[in-house]
Amino acid sequence: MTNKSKTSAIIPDTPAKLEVPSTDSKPPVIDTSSQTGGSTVSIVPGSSAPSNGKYFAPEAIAISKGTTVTWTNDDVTLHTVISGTPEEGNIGTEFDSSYLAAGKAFEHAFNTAGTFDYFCTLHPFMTGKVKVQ
Ligand SMILES: [Cu+2]
Repeated sequence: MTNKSKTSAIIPDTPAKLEVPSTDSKPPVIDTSSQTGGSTVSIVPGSSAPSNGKYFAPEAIAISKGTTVTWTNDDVTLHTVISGTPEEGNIGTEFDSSYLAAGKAFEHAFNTAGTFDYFCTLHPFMTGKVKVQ
């Protein structure tokens, strides 16, 4: 005669420790308004026509020394970005993009303070200015 007594072990149900992230840590804020990494100028669509009224946007920019400016040709035709003015004899002394096809970009790092005029040799009415502080 066997009298089996069932003994069930009582195992306390211990819940796994939950790692609760501290609530005082804020999510990273991505500041897209900051231009410390560089600055961009758009060659606007239709800028090969004087009637467009708008060519380089923004036409004048102020940056700090060491900033790289990127010009992007958002138009459908060739343009150039060349330092100087057609009136002065200083054309291309600071930078010269050469022919910039549609969709292409040109970069130049400004390491000297001053005001740099520039224009497009194909459409001399297209003028812009970079002020380096
Ligand atoms: Cu042009």
